[in-house]
Amino acid sequence: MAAPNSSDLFKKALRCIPGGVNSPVRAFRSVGGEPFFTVKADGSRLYTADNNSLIDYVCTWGPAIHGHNHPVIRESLALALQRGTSFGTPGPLEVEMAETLVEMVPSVEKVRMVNSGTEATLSAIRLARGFTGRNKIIKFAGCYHGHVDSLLISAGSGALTLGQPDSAGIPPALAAETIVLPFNDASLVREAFAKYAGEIAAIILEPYPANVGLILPEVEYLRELREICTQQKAVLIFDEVMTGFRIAPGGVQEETGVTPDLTAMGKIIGGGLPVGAFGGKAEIMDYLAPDGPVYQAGTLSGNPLAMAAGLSSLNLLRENDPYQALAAKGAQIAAAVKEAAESKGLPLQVPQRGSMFCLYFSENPVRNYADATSSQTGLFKKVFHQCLQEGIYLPPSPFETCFISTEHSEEDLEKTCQVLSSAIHAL
Ligand code: KE4
Repeated sequence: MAAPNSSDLFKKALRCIPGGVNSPVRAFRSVGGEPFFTVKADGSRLYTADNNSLIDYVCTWGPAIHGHNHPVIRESLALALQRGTSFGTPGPLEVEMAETLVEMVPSVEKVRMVNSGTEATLSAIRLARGFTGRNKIIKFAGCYHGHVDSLLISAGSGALTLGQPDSAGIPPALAAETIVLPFNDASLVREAFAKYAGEIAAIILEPYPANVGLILPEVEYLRELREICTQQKAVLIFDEVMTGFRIAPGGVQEETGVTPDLTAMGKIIGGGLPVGAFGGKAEIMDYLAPDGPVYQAGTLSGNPLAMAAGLSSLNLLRENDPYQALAAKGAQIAAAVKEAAESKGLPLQVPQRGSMFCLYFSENPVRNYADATSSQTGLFKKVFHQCLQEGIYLPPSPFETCFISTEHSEEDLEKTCQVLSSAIHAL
């Protein structure tokens, strides 16, 4: 009997998995059509249940900076497997991972492993509240920090009003402890601290918001947030789950020199396995159980298989220093796409930082969530499907970011530039 194709698999999935997917963005609802199923991933490519091969710019949403199924990561995982899958006690690889993160990330003096980016940010939020004894949190519209009750919050009616749930199931009373502000406007942050003096535990942000497309901070913005948190004795949390180890070994905080008090990490540090971490100033981290009053725990935290895969992923970055080459690949695609849009007379912004980029069909540069959501998403959808037909897989949403890996070859890039350009010309 022939192996099931994507459509067969999706029909079966719909019967026993909500929406047929284990994470909503995979359902293609933002671009239309049915998702394909992947049966194998290798290098820069996904191999689908329909016998197609796709050059992958999702890179499993960030972790696959070394491409898929990298032999070094695979080997380290095979070795670790021979020693068992989970111990439930401290193990040597957890110490090696912690020491590596402390070495690589400027803000991290101590770190705790968890199993997802969501766990990392929810733990960081609780820790900031426990450390300061304050309840309110500031986040920014368009920033996504995982499905944390306190962070799945949209802006209230006015800029400085209290947040409203962005999902069913979140108590309004909890939502009201979150203030949602527009990104790239430090004056509103100062006003919030003036209005809620002494009540704000932390600011949390993606330093380069990449879950709304890709938005880059204005030059002094991150430095201003750092100053405000220092003055107000609030905790500055960088959610570098996506940008960590992707933009530079030490993430945005290394690239900009702005050091947060806590950092949430994930994706690349798991080498493709489920991992998250949060770390920062020892003075704050020591508030965590078993030493301190803030409880946080996890059955599989520091899992030896995930540590082995994550360590080989991080060691590859430190040995090979791929960042300049990755940035050159990003610039090559951005230049080709901008040229195609200009010759077509289409308004297109292509923010790109290192191996991250996105396409906003918009007249003006995108500075915040309102700008991003006013871009012409219909044009993105057409480009997405045209590219998919030609074997190029972009993220299935105009509000995600493309990722490039070390395994995207010159041929891959040339094909990608050609397909993207012709898709834009066809609009
Ligand atoms: P996870 O819980 O999905 O491991 O991480 C949550 C998270 C936290 N912080 C940032 C900056 C993130 O980008 C994420 C997760 N990113 C999405 C991609 N937009 C994961 C993909 C998905 O939800 O399926």
